[in-house]
This record gives sequence, C-alpha cells and structure tokens, in this order.
Amino acid sequence: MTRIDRVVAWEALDSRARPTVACRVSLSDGSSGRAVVPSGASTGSYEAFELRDGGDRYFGMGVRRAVEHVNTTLADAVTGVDAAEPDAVDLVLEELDGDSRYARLGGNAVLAVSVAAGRAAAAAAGVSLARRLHGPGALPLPMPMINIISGGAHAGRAIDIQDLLVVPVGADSFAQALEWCARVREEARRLALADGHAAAVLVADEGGLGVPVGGNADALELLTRAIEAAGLTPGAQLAVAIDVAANQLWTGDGYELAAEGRALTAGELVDEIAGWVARHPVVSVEDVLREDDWEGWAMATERLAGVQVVGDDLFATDHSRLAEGTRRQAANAVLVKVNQNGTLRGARGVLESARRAGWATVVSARSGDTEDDWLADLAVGWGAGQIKVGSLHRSERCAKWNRLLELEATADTVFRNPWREVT
Ligand code: 2PG
Ligand code: MG
Repeated sequence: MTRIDRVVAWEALDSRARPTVACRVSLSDGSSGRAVVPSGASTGSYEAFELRDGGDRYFGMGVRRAVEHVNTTLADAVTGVDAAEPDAVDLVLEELDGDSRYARLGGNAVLAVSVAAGRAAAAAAGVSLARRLHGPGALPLPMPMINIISGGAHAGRAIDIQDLLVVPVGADSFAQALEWCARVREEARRLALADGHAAAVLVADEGGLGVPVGGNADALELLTRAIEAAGLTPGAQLAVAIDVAANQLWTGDGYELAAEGRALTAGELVDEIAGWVARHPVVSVEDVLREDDWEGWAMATERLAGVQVVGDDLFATDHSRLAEGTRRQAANAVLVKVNQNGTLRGARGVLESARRAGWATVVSARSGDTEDDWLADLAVGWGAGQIKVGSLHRSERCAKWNRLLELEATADTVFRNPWREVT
C-alpha cells in the first residue's frame, strides 16, 4: 500500500545559513521520501508566501511555524492519501490554505510535503523521481545555463546584472557541457585576477565570481574573453545568457545601474540590453524589466526578436500570470521555480501551459538552496529542456549537476539540445 502513514518536518539550513523546511513523508509499504526546500533573494512579489517566524531567532528567518504547520495541519490532511495516485496529495495541499499563495500555512511548508510525497511515491514504485514523472522512454537531459559572473542581490551588487551565464550550445553530452563550462569559469577567474581583481578568488551566493569588474559591458567582455581562453568558440560552442533581475534595479520611477552611476527608462534599458545582444553571443535574457510592466515586456520581446526572453519574477510560476503573458506575448520562455508556486502539480501545470503556447521552459534552483538534488529529477522528468542552478562551485549547486551526470552515466537518457536549430 502506498498510503501516507507519517509526515515529519524539521528546520534545516540553506546555503546562506537561513532556516528552511525539511520533511520526510513515509508510506504504509515502508518506503519514504525526503525534501528540503530552497529560498530566493531576488524574489518577485507574486511568489508563493514564504512563512518566516520573525523575532530575534535567526534574524527573524526561522521557520518553526511552517514546520509546525507541516507536522499538524498538513500531516492530518494528507495522512491516508494514496501517494501513488497522480496529483492526489497536491490536490489536497492546494485546498488547505484558502489563499492561493499559501499566506496562512506557508508555501515553504506546502512545497516540502509535495516534493517529499513525490519522492516517496517514486521510491514505492522502485524508480527514480525523474522516471516516475517522465514515464517510459529515454529521459531527456536538460541543457544547463551556468553562472560564471554574479552581481545584483547575489554578490553585493558588484555589477548590476544579477547572472552572467554560459550556455554550452555546441555540446554533445551533458558531461561535455559541464566540462566546457568549468573551463570557462576557471579562465574567467584567472583573467579577472590578471586584470587586478583580487576578489575573483571569492564566490558569490550561487558560486559564480562575485567580482566588481567595472560595468556590465566589462563583465560581458570578460566572459567572452574567458570563452576564448578556454579554447571554445563564442556563439557556436558557448553562448551567453543574462538575468538582469530588473525588479532589483527599479527605483519607483526608473532603473538604476548603480555600479555604473546611470539611471535609465524602460526603453533605454531595453536598448542597453539590445546593445549587449548585438556585441556578444547572447541567446537568452531573463527579467529584462520589472514584474508589472506588461507593455514594456511585450515591446522588449519584439525588440529582442530571435533571443529567448525569459520571465522569472514576471510570471512567478503562476498560472494566471503566465496566461496574461502568453496573451500579451510578453516573453517567449518561462523560468519555473517550484517554490514560487507551492506544489509540484502547480509548477508542472505552468510548465505545460508554456509549452502548449510554444514557449521554452527553464527549471531553476534558488539562490538559497541546499544539497538536496530533486530539482535535477524534475527538469528531466518534466522534459523542461533547460536548467539553471547557479555556478559549478558550491556543493548545493554541484548536487544538481552531479545528479544529472549520474543519470547520464547510469540511465537511458538523451541530451536534447534546444539550441541546435537556432545557432
Ligand atoms: C533568479 C534566481 C536564481 P533568486 O533570479 O533567477 O539565479 O535568484 O533565487 O534569488 O530569485
Ligand atoms: Mg531570475
């Protein structure tokens, strides 16, 4: 029997030493699943609510109330539910709060149970979470987007752009993709040191170089030089992706590029980004404008034609926001972060709606993450096509890369390159 027998949560720590919810769901057949939830720093206003305790403990970031909710309300509701029945647990979880963003119980509480139950069901079936979500056939490994230089909220605003990433568009396997990116990261570190940036030995929240290299254009220049120094061809083998995280630059009446001492309108920021795209092999741009500027986003998507325009804070992995976005053609890709949504079912629904609209999908970790590797299985099981986990330093990042390497080495997989046709 695969009915839920026991649900136990506890407070764990994420990669920024902030408390987070961890949970184990046990089934009546003796199998069980565990999950630890991640947490963002550059969050959008429309994300599922992260319940924090306030007060002095952990600077108010404790999650004892969320843990308590799992151990009482959520445990009571899901005990006895058949975890092997697709979506059964999530449907119960989604009804419990009364608020669609889980303002009362906490999205962090809900997600911990959702993922742990999914894993328990996979364990009961004797398969990986990726296999359970995917079904039969070769498992599609995603194309990684790997952070090389960090800025914004993840690196003390060393530069304004939050993530400067590489996309190994010419790689033939996931293992080769990672090896190329590791080479570029190391070359970027060496070049930055040679340029006199001593801070290049330090790592930012997601393991990228958190180095104040000058302006945003200088950072892009450094990245392109690093690709060349790694013996790889910019564009054909290694392309570039950017997360502007523009919510973070918004002052209330414009966008401030603080590291460059410049203030821009939405149109000027899009012009700036178009200039970066013209001068560097940029294939993907994320959060180009703030989360409420639907018209600006539609204008940017038209202006940046041919480039993947990804909405993260804009959609917050929310059904109705994605529907609004596809109606307005405000982007052409969605970043899927399950903790923005609250349940696996909910996040998968957003991913599938985007796919039906002909959009690309990128499954993403958070800047505060843990050694838990379930995200890799989701990206594969859902056939997301792309995954973003930060850099190749720091074990909470490597856990996901290593899980994908494991799947490539041990399971029936295919490395699908969504960029092959466009490059
Ligand atoms: C993002 C993520 C990951 P955070 O903006 O895409 O880089 O950051 O988890 O802080 O929202
Ligand atoms: Mg983002």
